Amino acid sequence: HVPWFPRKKADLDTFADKVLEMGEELTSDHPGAKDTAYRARRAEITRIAKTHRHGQPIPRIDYTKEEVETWATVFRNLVKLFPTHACREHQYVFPLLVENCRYREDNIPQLEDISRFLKDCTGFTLRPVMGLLTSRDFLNGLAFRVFHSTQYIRHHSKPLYTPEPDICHELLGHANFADFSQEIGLASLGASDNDIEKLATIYWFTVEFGLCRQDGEIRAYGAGLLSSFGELEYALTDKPEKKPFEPSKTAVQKYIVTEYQKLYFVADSFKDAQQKIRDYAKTLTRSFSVRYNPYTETVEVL
Ligand code: H2B
Ligand code: FE
Repeated sequence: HVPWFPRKKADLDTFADKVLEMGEELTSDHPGAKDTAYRARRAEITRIAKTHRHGQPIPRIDYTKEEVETWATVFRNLVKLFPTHACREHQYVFPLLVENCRYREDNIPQLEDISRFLKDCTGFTLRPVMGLLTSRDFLNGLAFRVFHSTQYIRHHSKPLYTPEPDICHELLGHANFADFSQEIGLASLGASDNDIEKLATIYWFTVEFGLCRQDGEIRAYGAGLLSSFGELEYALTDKPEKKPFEPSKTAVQKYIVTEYQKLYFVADSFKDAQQKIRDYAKTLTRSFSVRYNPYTETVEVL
């Protein structure tokens, strides 16, 4: 039995209102749970994701003064750390986003602008999403070079903390959309639940929380780190444990999602992480193979 999977980009429309949690309802420990104005605003913004269809431009949001202030706090703190804590790949793309997508302390960039810019230089596009998708759906999107991105911002009472992805995490953390994310995505199409869990774990320890060596130092390339002022600083200290990135071992490592990580995996370089993920994806076997056709934006099943 092969689980259903999308064959063309428009098939991703079926994920529009399939969110795990945090879409419209917030759990009781969420910083914005008791703020009715915040919840109403979230509902307004997530409605865009719910009704968005493939091929349409992503509606722009007129962010409020309070929202821009939250973004400014996150932005200001992170850019201070990037020169000493971020890997060079991130340092290369960040100025391009500043230049082309209006990344500024006093402006929250628009998904549509970033999506167009990425499409031109990497073929990736963004798609608005209401909240957390299942690992399977989220990874399946990557097969089409589609990155699902939230559009709302975290609660203003805790600008340096968010229990879920928000626009600061997506835009400041996930700036380096590497080719290997598509390879993880292609490996996830029709994969067994067991393999999805392994791919999601690799994704977690690389795309979200990956560290790499660079000129004798350790630097961050994972988005969960590059979008969290506190954890970015902490990750590069001696406090957490660090192990070499070894996909077959990393894939079965348990992790926690609610606190700073106790363990990070360090690759020899960003490129090395990329190559190892590629090689690992090839070791997962399915009863069929897939190939992405970039001209038709479809997946061919062989
Ligand atoms: N959903 C959304 N909306 N954004 C993510 O970054 C995300 C997700 N990450 N679902 C996924 C899960 C990731 O943690 C892995 C693949 O499970
Ligand atoms: Fe993320």
